[in-house]
Amino acid sequence: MALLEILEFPDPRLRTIAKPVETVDDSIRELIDNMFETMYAAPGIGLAATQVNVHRRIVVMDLSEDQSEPRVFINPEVTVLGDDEAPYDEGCLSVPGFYESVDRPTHIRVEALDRDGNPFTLEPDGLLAVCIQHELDHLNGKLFVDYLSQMKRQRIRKKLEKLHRARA
Ligand code: QAP
Ligand code: CO
Repeated sequence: MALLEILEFPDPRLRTIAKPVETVDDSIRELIDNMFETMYAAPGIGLAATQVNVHRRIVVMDLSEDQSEPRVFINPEVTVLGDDEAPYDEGCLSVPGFYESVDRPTHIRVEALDRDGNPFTLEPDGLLAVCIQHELDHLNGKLFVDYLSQMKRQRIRKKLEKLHRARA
């Protein structure tokens, strides 16, 4: 297994639209294992392949406290099931140190493939529904900061750019 480098906002590579996975083979499963290792090490609860600069439609997630509920979504499709929306304080491994409230639909259906390539359907609620929408956004080149005011987004960008300069 291997730890992968996580791209950080405002890296333009985070704006890449990921391509569908055509065949769920061992190379995809190896990438998934490395994504889990990277997410658990961070630690985080969700990671999209886009964030590790692999532009394929793959998401890993684990909302448990003890790494006991790993979830994989390959080629995920989300359908919004009603008009209800709710706010949640979101964070992101690609926007480290910042949490802001984002409104999203509360009732959704998710269709995806699992790590064996078998299709499944889920009607998640709560944090799982929030997290899936956040991760699907990554596969479409979108970040949670895109939902904030331009002023807030600019503040976050400047602070992260300063951090990146200090690191270099
Ligand atoms: C996405 O985010 C998410 O700022 C997953 O310094 C988060 O795993 C969806 C993390 C909340 C919905 C709600 C963030 C780690 C992890 C940070 C994460 C940080 C270190 C974020
Ligand atoms: Co994120």
